[in-house]
Amino acid sequence: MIKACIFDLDGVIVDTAKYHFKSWRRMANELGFDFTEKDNEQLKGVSRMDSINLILGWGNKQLSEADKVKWASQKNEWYLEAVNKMTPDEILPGVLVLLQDLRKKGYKIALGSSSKNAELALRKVRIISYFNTIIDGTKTTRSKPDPQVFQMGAQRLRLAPEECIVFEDAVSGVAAALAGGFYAVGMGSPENLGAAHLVLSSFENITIESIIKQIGA
Ligand code: B16
Ligand code: MG
Repeated sequence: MIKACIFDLDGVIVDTAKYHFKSWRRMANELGFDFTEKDNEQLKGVSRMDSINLILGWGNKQLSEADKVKWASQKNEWYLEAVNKMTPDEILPGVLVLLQDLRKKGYKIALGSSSKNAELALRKVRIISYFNTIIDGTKTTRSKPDPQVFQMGAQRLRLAPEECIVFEDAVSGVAAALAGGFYAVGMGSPENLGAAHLVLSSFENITIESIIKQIGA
């Protein structure tokens, strides 16, 4: 029986991917190369330091570990400038109605994000109070596709993986949910997220009852 929903942040609750992309691209440009929005898909759900390693690889750029840390924190400063300006109208369509409905019906709600800035973003869009527990990049040691972030969420809620639905927009995130034995709902297109139990294009006009029915839980 489903008792909880675990939400990824970026690409599921808010579209912070565009701010990550802009900030990483600014870094790449300052280092003398560029990358595309299509390349950026590979960064979704991937931790900050894993992301910089991928990006530097695309630009054939080698940096010392100390310089990588310096550029990653510079990128984070640019990213934070954008996050600090976020407002509740940036919550993705249908999310607020679903959170309110889950609350009303007694389902537990958790966040399972790779981001170290997840709490700030939730506070900026004013929905932090809906979450029973928040697991983010400040608490995990292993990046998606490792299931750790979702396992920690389920543990905090004292639930088994098969009692939780994970909502994810990243290929690595869907893989993490499945590896942990969770139900996975991909948010986006079936082209990349086809491995999930169900793929939705958005939360608009969708109920928890219909999700549960469609995943066969
Ligand atoms: P930060 P999610 C992920 O968030 C993003 O998708 C990914 O692009 C980012 O690199 C990662 O968080 C780390 O973010 O630099 O803020 O710690 O999708 O897992 O909510
Ligand atoms: Mg995401």
